[in-house]
Order: sequence, then structure tokens, then C-alpha cells
Amino acid sequence: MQKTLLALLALLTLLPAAARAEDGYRLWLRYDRLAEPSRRVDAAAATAIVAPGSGPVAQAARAELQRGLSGLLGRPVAMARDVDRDGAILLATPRSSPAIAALHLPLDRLGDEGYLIRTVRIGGRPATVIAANSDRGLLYGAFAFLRLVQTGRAIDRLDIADAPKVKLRLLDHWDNLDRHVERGYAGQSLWDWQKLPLWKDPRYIDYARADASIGINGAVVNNVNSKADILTAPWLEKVAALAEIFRPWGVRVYLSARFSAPIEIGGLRTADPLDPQVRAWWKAKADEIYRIIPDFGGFLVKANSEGQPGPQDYKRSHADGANMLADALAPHGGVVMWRAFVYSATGADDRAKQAYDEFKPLDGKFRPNVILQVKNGPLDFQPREPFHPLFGAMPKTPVAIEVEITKEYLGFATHLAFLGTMWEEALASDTFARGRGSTLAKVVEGALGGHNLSAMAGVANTGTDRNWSGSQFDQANWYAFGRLAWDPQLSARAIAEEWTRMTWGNDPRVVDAIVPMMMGSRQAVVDYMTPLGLHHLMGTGHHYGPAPWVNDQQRPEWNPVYYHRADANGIGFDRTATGSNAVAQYAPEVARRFADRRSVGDDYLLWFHHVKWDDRLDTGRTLWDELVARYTRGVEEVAGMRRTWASLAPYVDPQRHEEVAAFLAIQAREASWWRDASIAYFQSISHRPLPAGFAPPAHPLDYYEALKFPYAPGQGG
Ligand code: GCW
Repeated sequence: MQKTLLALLALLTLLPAAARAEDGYRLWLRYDRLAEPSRRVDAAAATAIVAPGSGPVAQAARAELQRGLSGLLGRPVAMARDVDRDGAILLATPRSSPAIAALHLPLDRLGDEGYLIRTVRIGGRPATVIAANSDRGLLYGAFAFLRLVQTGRAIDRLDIADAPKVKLRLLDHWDNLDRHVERGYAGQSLWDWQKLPLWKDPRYIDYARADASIGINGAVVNNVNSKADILTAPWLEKVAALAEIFRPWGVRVYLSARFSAPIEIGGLRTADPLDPQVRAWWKAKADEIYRIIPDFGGFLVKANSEGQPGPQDYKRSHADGANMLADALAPHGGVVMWRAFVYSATGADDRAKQAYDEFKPLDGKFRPNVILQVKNGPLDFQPREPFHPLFGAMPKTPVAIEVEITKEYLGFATHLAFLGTMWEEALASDTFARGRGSTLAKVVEGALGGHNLSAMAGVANTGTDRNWSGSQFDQANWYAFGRLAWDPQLSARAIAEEWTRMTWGNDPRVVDAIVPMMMGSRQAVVDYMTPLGLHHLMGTGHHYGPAPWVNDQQRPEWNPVYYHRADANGIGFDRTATGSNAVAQYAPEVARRFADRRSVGDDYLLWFHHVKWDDRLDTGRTLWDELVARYTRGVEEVAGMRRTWASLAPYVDPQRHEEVAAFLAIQAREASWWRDASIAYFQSISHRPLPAGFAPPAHPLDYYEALKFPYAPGQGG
């Protein structure tokens, strides 16, 4: 009896932290005691933290370092005044610590956000320094050091210098003032506007900590489609409260500015950007904002797109609009992020060409504090798109990339899709803007155009769900965004591994299973939703599930049939010279590759070409057979992910394991739905038999066509 009790007790204490109830709230900042084999920090290291900085950012860095190390090492790591023992960690700038100044570290090139981590000797004692020019650098250095420890890296001989390659690393929240999140699948908005500014939900701190841990330094807190009210005094007070909470974590607040605000909240009769009264109104508004938020970041604007007001309403250009706001912000150091996602009121011959057509002529016409914010692809955050041609076409303008972290088009929160690979693919695309090697990453970094300003924006996937992002694995997309915004040339695999180790643990059985699963996951979505370059076939409005048959929307480009163009002969959008000639918007080297059936590759085949059903592809199959095979492969990939996940049950805490398993079951069901509905529909056009060995759709086409989802989450409006 006693024996069993003892055994039970022993078992309880041995239970790895992973087996405790766990809902994902802590994100990747779990700081549980590391298991022995991955704990590379021996007792002689991290004996104390010396952090003389007194500002709020330095204090946040110090507190995080202490909390993280104490948790990871399973022993309290004390604070000390000086490096008075072996193995101390000194976190300081040359200004806050004479010891750091005396080391003459090469901090020059690290700017005001970079950091250096180095194993040194101070007064003859072995020590680790985390040094920077500024407190923000210390904050990022502290998180980087914790990441090393948490991912099981040796820390006894360090020499790391790192600085962000992109200046503004921003989350764009599509959060409305009533807390509905447009395209949000993780609950309501984190911002409890009604209770702000007096009630400051402690969760705001954890949000900012999480951002800081991956280098995000700004948040646009309201939706680009939301009302102008946020610019009124009572709302600005609420925004100021958020700004105050975010500040110690290096996160600045930005606002989406509705172009017609001077009319809606200013009582003017026009919002014409050349009207002196309008200009004066914005100037006064900017002054007012900076009075209460001195480090306010600036405005994000969606203008003349999807019904939003803009300068074109007054026959002015996007540059006129952006420059007016830029002039208002310039005295305070603020920026305007002007979105290039335009969707004009009149139909275009090819929607994918619109942004380029409107913005290319404006290159060189923007004020220096304007950044053009361009979605990764020319259409709209599809599972796969070629890169947006504007990245290679605006040499005189800082161009930011906007990616969608929330999975509007990749299965909402329930489908497991790691987007790091998608963004890596986009960032590695060669625009040929200045010859070979002009990658999108370099354009965004500003290196190519010699721009001072640079930015990367991600549409946030955060909400009030305990797990923040709607699912455990969607946290990885928030994480990957931050890491790539810091360094657009990081590898998706390295990021996936980091995140996995921090989120699920360092056990090689876990890491070796999860990382490959993540790496293949986005391609699986492409396969079961929109293989071979197909795009925009999702349900109208809510974008949930397949609807390639939709053909009754008012404007041609609102209909999926506009994009796939399937007919008795074949399928695909001819964007070569014989079609819309969208290829001509790319540099000649790129245009040639895309325009040629032999060089375009499978990924973008039907994006750029209309291909006959019976044409043979490189795989040896006809296009029709290949399409069926790809849809099927996508479903099989999800089945494989489920098997992988099931095999991890012994190594993952039950609560998170169960949630992921259930979501994968949803994904499996929906992947089959996508496959079956798409095959049923395209077969009704191709009139080809299914290749041998492939199962027919579970239901007839009209079954799928009849499905309706009026309550699908995240809808606009
Ligand atoms: O993808 C579309 C979304 C809209 C969104 C728009 C945009 C914020 O369906 O919900 O509106 O893009 O990026 O402006």
C-alpha cells in the first residue's frame, strides 16, 4: 500500500510540466523548467542578473530575464548590483554600466534596437553580457537570450550580434470598435474599449510582452474598415491607455484613419485633401493625438477600396491623400502607411492588375514619411499567389509588405497551416528590379532603393480566446511573422523549430515530428483548396469552404468563375499577352518566366495560363488528372498530419493535444469537402472521368452548392 502511494507520489513529482493542464495562454513564453537533457546551463552559469538600467523598458527587460531564467532553470536567479560572482549576466547599455563601457563592444552598427550577446570576463570572472545602445535593444537581447536557453542551445561561448532589418514591424488589428474582429477567428477583440481607459486588462501586458519577444514594435489597433470615431477625444484617451501599457515593451500605437473623418467627426463638408480646411483639420488632429500619445506611430489608411472613402472621391490621387496626412504627421515624426489594396468601383479587365495600374505612375510623388503598404500577392491573401508586381516597380517609394496572419483564406483557425513557408516563399521571390537577386525581402528592407523607412505588417490573428490565436498552431503564425519582420531572410524551418521547441518542448521526438508537419502544412491547404495556381474559389463574403460555382454576383470579379475560367476546353486565367497581360507588370525576366508554359511551374500554372484539360504536365498526367490527384493529395496530407499528431500523445500535455487533435479532425472533414465539392464541380465542366483509383465525391454537386453559412465567423461589415 505504502509502496503504491510512494510510487504515485514519485510519479506526480516526475510528471513533466508538459503533462499539467495547459490552455496555450502562455504562448511560446512558457518558461517551464527545462528537462535535464536539454538544459545546457550548468550551475555556474546564470548565477545572477545585473541590470542597472532604471527606465521602464530596461526594467521590463530585467523582469522578463529574471522570470524566464528562474522558470527555465528551475531555481531562483537573483538580482545583483555588480558582477561579483562567476556566471553573472550583465544586461546593460554603455551608459548604464561602466563595465559595459569598458568592454568597448562593437555596438555601433546595432542601431537603437539591436543587441549583442557575448561571453566575456569582467574583473576576471566569466560572465555573459547582453548589451545594446538603448533599452529597447536590451529588451530584444533579453528575449533572444531566453530563446537560446529555452530552445536548448549552449550558452557558454556566445558571440551574437543582431539588429532588425526592418524598421517598423507591425501588427494590423482588424478590430472594430464594437469588438468584432473582421476576419478574426479567435474570439472578440482584445481591446475592451468600453472599460478603457480606467480598466486596464492585465492581458494587454501579456499581449505587448508577446509582441516584444518576437520584435514587433507597433500595433495598429483598429480595423482599416472601422469608423472614424476612434479619432475623437474620448476614444483617443482609451488608445492612450493602451499606448501607456505597451510602451515598456517597445510597442507603439498606430491608428487606422478613415479618410472621411473630417466630415464624419469634424463637421466639414468635404474631405478633399487639397482643401485648406481639411488639411488644417488633420493637422490639428495630429497635434491633438501627439499631445496625449507623444510616441504615436502614425496612420494606416485604406482608401478608395471596397467602398472606403478616399482622395479619388474628389478626383485627387492617392499621393494627394497620403501626402496631406504625411504633412500633418511629419512635425511629430509620424508615418503614413498607405495601402495599395485598391478595389475600384469600376470593373477592371483583370483585378490582379489594379493596384499596379493605380500606383506605378505615383512612384516618386509621395512624401518621405509615406510607406506604400502592399499585400504579398496581387489579389488577396490567397493560399498561394505570385508576388505583387508593385514590389519591383516603385524604386522611389518605401514599400512595405502586408501579410495576413489570420487565416481568412486558409481554413480559419481550425486548419493547421504554418504560414512561415508562404511568407518565406514570397520574400525570396526575385523581382529583378535591379537585376538578379533583387528579392522582395531586400525591397522591403529598403536596401535596394536606399530607403530609410521600411516596414512589414501582419494582419493579426489575436483575440480573446485563451489561446490568443484561435488555435495552438496559429500562435506559430504570429510568432513567424514577428521573426520574419525582424529578419525577412530567416528560414521558415528555423522559425518553425524555434517555435516548436518553445511551445511544445525540446524532446527530439516532438521536434522531429512537429517541424516537418508544419513545413508541409501550407502546401496541403493549397492542394485541397486551390491547387496548380487556382485562386479565390472560396464561399462568397465569408470565405468559408468551396464555392467555385458562384456566378451570380453583381460584379464579374466577385465571382469565383471569373478566376478559374473553366470551360469545356480547359481551366485557368490567361494573364499572358493573349489574355490580360498581367505578366507585363513584372520585370522582363520574371514576365518571360511566368508567360511561358514551360517555365512558369505548377505552382502558378493556372494563375497565368488557361490550360486544356487534356494537356500533359511535367508529371506525365493530363491537367484534369493532375487536378484530381492534387486535391486528393491535400486530403491525404491532412490524414498524415493526424497520424503524426496522434503519435505525439505521450509527449504533449493532454489539454493542448486534445484541442489540436479535434481541430485536425475538423480540418480533415473540411479538406475532403473542398476536394469533393471542387472535383464534382469541375467534372461538371470538364466531362472527364476520374482517373483510375481516385474516389468519386461523396455527394453530387448540388449537395455542395446548397450549403449555406450565414453565421460563418469573422465576416466583414
Ligand atoms: O481580403 C479582404 C478581406 C476584407 C479586408 C480587405 C482588406 C479589411 O476580405 O475583410 O478588409 O481584404 O484588406 O482591406
